[in-house]
Order: sequence, then structure tokens, then C-alpha cells
Amino acid sequence: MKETNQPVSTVNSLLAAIGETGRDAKRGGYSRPVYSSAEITLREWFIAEAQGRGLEVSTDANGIIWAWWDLPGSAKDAASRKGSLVTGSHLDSVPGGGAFDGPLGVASALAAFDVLAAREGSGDLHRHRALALTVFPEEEGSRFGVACLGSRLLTGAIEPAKALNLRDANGDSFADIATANGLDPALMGRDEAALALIGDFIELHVEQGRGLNTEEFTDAAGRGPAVAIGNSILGHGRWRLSFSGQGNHAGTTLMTDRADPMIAAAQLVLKVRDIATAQPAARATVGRLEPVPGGTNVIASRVDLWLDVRHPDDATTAMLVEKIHGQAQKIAAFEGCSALLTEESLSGTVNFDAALGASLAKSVHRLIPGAPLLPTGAGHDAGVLASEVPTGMLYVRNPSGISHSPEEYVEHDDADAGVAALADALEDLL
Ligand code: HGY
Ligand code: MN
Ligand code: MN
Repeated sequence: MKETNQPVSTVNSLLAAIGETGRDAKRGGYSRPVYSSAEITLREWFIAEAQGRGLEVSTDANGIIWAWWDLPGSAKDAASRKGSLVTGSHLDSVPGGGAFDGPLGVASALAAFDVLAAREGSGDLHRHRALALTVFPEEEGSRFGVACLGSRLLTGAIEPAKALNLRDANGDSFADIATANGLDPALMGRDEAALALIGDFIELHVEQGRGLNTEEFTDAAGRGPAVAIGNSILGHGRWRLSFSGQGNHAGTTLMTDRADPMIAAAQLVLKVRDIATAQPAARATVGRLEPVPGGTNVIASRVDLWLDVRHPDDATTAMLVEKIHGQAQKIAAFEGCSALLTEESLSGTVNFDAALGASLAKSVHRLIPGAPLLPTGAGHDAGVLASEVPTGMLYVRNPSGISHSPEEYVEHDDADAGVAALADALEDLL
């Protein structure tokens, strides 16, 4: 009987190897906050896989992991690594996230390295520069609240002092957690020497959204290209909105005697939906809402909620947030509460480097002629690095488009197509 189950390819077996790490029994999916035991296990997994491939691995002052494939005979120093080709993604997740957001890019980089190393070994690849595989910490901002914290520190997009004072839900500071993980807060921040090592940065990522599944790109069988090339990232930001009222007893406080911040928050959440729906191309979400103290028989004294607002035009994003803030003030006054808005992180719309995008498209089109150029509504480290170096992205089809959820998925064949496309794209740039 012929073996029916094909040998699982490298990228799919790499992902299977971490398939149990950080599973969240309560939420479903995975919860792998940065520097949690789950994410540390994934970091160790990546380092072992890279070292097993003969790559030279180091972690920089900002917690970014670099796995180097130097040129043969290289001195393996900063001078010989200047302007290298770099590819990678992240291993941390949102709470209850999917298996692919981040790890697909990291596993695909390892698998693409295998393809390229074989080509160099057979004399089919002659590289002119080194390749580095990287893992960026805290891309999701799920633990310390600021998205792409590692790449923001690297580029100086966030001041080290602000980053170090960020606190997680337990009140632990990023400074303390980073120190506990071997980093020196005094050395964190913009890293000119590390930036000089990056000639071009490519990130492969699971597609988040249904761009590849729209009828424009799919055939009668509903199948379309497995890979897309990224061209832009929607501007996006996060704000914390705190409503404060009068905490009290649920049973002894008459309905007419209340200043209940939960009532203000509930009205504001609906306003957020209405304001964003009225603005074409806008997205605004309240995905997190925390009453304080949070007792069943307690009228909250405060309700914190977090806004995620996105729009292609940065001024429109700002206008939407202003509108929401105005509504919050109005509602708070009516409810006898107060409202306080604090910006937590903000990224302007990014257009990836056109020349690099054209190179990626040329490489990918050899294998997948129909691969489209697509914008994305999701932020990435590639978006932050774009202010310093040419960056580009490849997206791999996700049949439902669902992400930041356990239903996020990439079929084995599509993951393999992503690796083949990444390997060719990297080869053409090496
Ligand atoms: O939120 C985002 O867009 C990304 O997944 N961090
Ligand atoms: Mn991601
Ligand atoms: Mn994400």
C-alpha cells in the first residue's frame, strides 16, 4: 500500500513542532505574550533550529534575535555583515491568537534557508551578501501595550525611557522583565550598528483578511494565488479611554443615585462603531474593556477600554479619534462621570519600498503569475523598519481571512508555496 501521507514539508513540520506551545485552554488558540514561558520556549526553539543549521545566533540589546548565514570565508563581523539581506517575523501572539501570525514567517525563513543552502551547496547559488533570519519581540504589544516594541526600540521610534516604564497587567515593568531575560535596559534604544546591517528586510506573514480570496483573484473553483506581495500598511493606533464614576454597592444604590462608568462605556462602544461605519475605509474596535474593581455586586468606580482605530489617511485617523473623544466627554458628563484619553501607540500609513516590491513581484511571478500586490490593515515590524531601510512583505493565503483568532489557518500546500516564493525572492536579492 503506497504511503498516502506525503512527508510533511519543513515549514509544516516546524510549525507542528511548536503546535502545543502556549495553547490557551480558556480562550482557545494560543497566548504567547512576550517573555512568557511560552514565548521563551519558542525563542529557544528558533535558536536551536538556527544553530542546528550552522547559523551564528545572537540576541541584541533590544531583544531581537539574529541568526546569521555569513558569506563563505567571511570575518563574520559588522563590516562583512553591513547591508545584509534580513528576513523574519515574530513569535509572540495576541491572547487566544492563531498558530500562524508570526510563527509562519519565522518557520518559512528557516525553510527558505534550507532551500537556499541546498542551492549554494550544489553550486546553483552564488551569494554577494549575508542573510540574517530575525525574530522581533513584542510585535503584538499584548503584554506591554505598544505594538512592534522591539523594532520601535531598534529604530528609535520609541524612547527607551518610555518603553522601560511600560507595565504589564501584573504591574511588572518592561525594564524588570527585560532584565530578568538577560537584557540591560541601559543599552536599549536606537541601534545604528544593527540598522547598518540591514540592506533590505522581507517579512512573510499569514494573510490577515480576505484579499487573496476575493473573486478578482480566484478561479471558478474558488482557488487563487497562494501568495500576495504587500504594498502598504494601514495607519493605526491604540488609545486607552478611562471612564471614572462612583464605585458603590449594587444593592443599596438607587438607579437615580448612580454615576456608573460602565453605562458611559457601553454607550461609547456603540458610538465607536457608528463613527467608524460612517467613515469609508475606517476601522475602529473596542476589543478590551476592564471594569475596576470588577465585582458582580459592585458598581464600577472606573472602566478602562482600549480603542484600536485605523485608516489609510493619518489625518482621518486623528479626526476619528477626536470625534470619539468628543463623544466620550459628552457621554461622561451626562452620566456624572469623567473621561480620560491616553494615546498608547501610533503608526502612520506605510508604503513599502517600490523597487523592492517590484523585485519581490518579479521573483514571485515566476512561480505564481497571478500573485497580486495587496494592502494590509495589519501592522508589522516591516512597517516600522520601513522608516529606516527598504522593506517588503509576502502574504500567504488564509482561506477564511480570519486572524487574531483560533480559526486563523494556512493550508500545507500554501505554506509550501510561501516558502518557495520566499526562497526565490531572497535568492534574487542575495
Ligand atoms: O494589530 C496588528 O495590526 C498586528 O497584528 N500587530
Ligand atoms: Mn503578525
Ligand atoms: Mn498580529
